[in-house]
Amino acid sequence: RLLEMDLRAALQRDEFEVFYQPIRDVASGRVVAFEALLRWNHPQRGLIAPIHFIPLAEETGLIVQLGEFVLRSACTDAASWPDDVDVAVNLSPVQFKSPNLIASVTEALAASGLDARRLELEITESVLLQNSEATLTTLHELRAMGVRISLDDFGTGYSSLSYLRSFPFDKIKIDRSFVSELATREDSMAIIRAVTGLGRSLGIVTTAEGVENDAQLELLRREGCTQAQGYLFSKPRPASDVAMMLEGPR
Ligand code: G
Ligand code: G
Ligand code: MN
Ligand code: NA
Repeated sequence: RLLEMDLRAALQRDEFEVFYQPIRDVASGRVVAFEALLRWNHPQRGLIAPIHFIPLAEETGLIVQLGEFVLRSACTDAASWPDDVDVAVNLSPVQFKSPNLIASVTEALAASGLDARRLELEITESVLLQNSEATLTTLHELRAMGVRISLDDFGTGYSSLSYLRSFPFDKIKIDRSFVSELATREDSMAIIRAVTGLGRSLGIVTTAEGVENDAQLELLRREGCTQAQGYLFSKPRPASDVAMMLEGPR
């Protein structure tokens, strides 16, 4: 069982590492971005996935420090990539509400020299649940810096279409549950079609998550989905594998 002190010790011992998963443009096959995904290199337990420690980090507030580590690592790593390759960073709702957020992003960009337009921040619908003035102000401040904002896990949670009206998102990430059932469920196909159509009409990029096979990719291409991400291309891998993951469009 993980405890707050384990997380604190791990931060101090530098046991966290950012992995990257490529995101490809569906039409050209080119890698256009990588999503930063946090891992914990535990000395005894090995690699621990975020579902096992993010909730505790959120409860204890340590997510703010952890999130700053991810932002700094992601911006520093991305600064060494080709400049037409972006980086996407997940923001916890707790981190989003922290008064440090704008300063953390500003600092990560300044320290790395990364162009703000190459940074995408992924937020989930839960951030928008209260739809408070403060949330919208933060989103607009980030946007004014040049940072782009993605709506992650779209279609899960409360998924109100009014979220798309409350803020001009740059990207919608279609949750992988819809992609996994694409070939077997008519309704998943219909939902993907509706969301890609919505993206087209609103001028918002759509990214399908969890793409695992060529049949799914082909269906997404046919629906005009902009980008795809998933094990078909690569699992999340260490920063040292990015050059390899950038190789040739498939
Ligand atoms: O890496 P994996 O595919 O196991 O990620 C599982 C979940 O953990 C996803 O919902 C993802 O958004 C979340 N996650 C991964 N890395 C981070 C991170 O750096 N910050 C936050 N807040 N969530 C993350
Ligand atoms: O919630 P979020 O979209 O931020 O997190 C992405 C999560 O999805 C990570 O846990 C990542 O490891 C996982 N993932 C990425 N690609 C695939 C895939 O093709 N199949 C499955 N099952 N999971 C994936
Ligand atoms: Mn994400
Ligand atoms: Na997601």
